[in-house]
Amino acid sequence: MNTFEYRKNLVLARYEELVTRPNVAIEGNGIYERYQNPVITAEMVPPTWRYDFNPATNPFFMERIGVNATLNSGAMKWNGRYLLVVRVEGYDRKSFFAVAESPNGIDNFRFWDRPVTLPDDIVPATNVYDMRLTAHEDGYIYGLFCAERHDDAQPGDLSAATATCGICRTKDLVNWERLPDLKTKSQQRNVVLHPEFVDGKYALYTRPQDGFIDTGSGGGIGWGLVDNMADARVGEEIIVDERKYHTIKEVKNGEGPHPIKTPKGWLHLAHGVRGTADGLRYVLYLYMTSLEEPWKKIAEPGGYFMAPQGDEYLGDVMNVLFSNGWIADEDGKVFIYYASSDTRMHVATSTVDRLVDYCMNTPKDNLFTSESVKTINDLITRNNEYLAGK
Ligand code: M1P
Repeated sequence: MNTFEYRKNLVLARYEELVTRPNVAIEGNGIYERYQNPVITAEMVPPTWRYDFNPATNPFFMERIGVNATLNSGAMKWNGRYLLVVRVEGYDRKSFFAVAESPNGIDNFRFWDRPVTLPDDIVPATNVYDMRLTAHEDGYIYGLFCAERHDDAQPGDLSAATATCGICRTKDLVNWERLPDLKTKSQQRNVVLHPEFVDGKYALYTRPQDGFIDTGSGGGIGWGLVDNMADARVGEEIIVDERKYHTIKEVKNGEGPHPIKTPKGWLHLAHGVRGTADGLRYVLYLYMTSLEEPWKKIAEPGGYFMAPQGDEYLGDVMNVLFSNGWIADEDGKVFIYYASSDTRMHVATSTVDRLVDYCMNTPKDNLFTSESVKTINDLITRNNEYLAGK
C-alpha cells in the first residue's frame, strides 16, 4: 500500500474511532457528573476539512489545514438532537463556528457537512468566537458572539484589539442573517440574549469592559434593554452580578449561556476569573435571579461550581474552564457543555432540581476567613446535634 492510502486509512479509522467512542459518567460530588472523555476535540473535525483527498495533489496525505482547538460552544436542542455551535480555531489562530450534533448529548458528536458561513458586519471582524444561542420567543434563534478587530486607534501596537458583541440570527442553523453589532458605551465580550421579552423589550446580559482584556471599571455582569435587535443599542446598564475582592470573580466575570427558567427563578451559569502568580484562573459558578425581575439576584452560592481537574488544566490557555452552552431537557436533565483550557469540549450532567438545590442551600461567600470558619462550625454543630439525636 502506498503512503497516501496507508495514511488516509489511518486518519479515517482514528476519526471514526473518536466520533463513535462511548462516553461514561464519573460519579461526582452529588451536584453533577463529569464524563470520562471530552465530547469534541480538534481530531473530531472532519478529515475532509483538513486533508486534500486527491493523491495527485497530496501524495503524502499531509494535513493541509490544521485545527488547533475546539472550544467555547453554544448549545441547544434541535429536532430532538443535541447541538453545539462549536468555536473551531485553526492553526492560523482564526476561529469560526461549526455545528456538531449528537443523539444523546454525551457522545457521538459529528460535525455537519460544512462550517457556518457567517456574513460580515459593515466593518469585517478579524476574528469571531464564543457564540451564545438563544431561541427567543420572537421566533428567531439568535447567536451573540465576540467580534474582534484591531484597534486602529493604536496603530503601533499589533496586539491592540477591540471586542464588540456581534449578532446574527437564523431559523434553521444553516442560513445565518448578520445584524449590525451591538452599540454600547464600552467594549463588550460575553453578551447573552435573555430568551423572553422583558417589558416588551429584548434583554441582554452584558459585560462592560474598559479594554480588550481588562474589565477595569466594568463592575461585573450587566443588564440592559434593547428595542430592536436589528439596530441593537444598550443605553443604561445595571450590574446583576458584581465582582468582589478576594473571590473567584475578583478580576472579571461573564455570563455563560442564557439562564434556564425554573419554578424558583432563573438559573445562571457564569465564569469567574481571579489572578494568580501563574496567570488568570477561570472557574464556573452558578447564581439565580428572580423570575419576575431577572436582573435581581436571589441566590448566590459561595465559591466555584466547577474548576479544572486533571487533564483539564492542560491546553492552550492553562487553568481555564469556560462555558457558553447548556441544554435543559424536558425531564429536568441538564447537559453542561464546557471547554477546558481553551482546547477541547466536555460535558457534565445534572438536573434542574439538583442545581437549584445547590444554589439555594450552598452557603454564601461571606468575604472573610473568619466567616468561612463560622459557616463550617455551624454545619458541624448541626451535624453533631442531628447525629446525637439519631
Ligand atoms: O482564555 C480564557 C477566556 O478568555 C476570554 O474570556 P473573558 O473575556 O471573560 O476574559 C475569552 O476570550 C474566552 O474565549 C476565553 O476562553
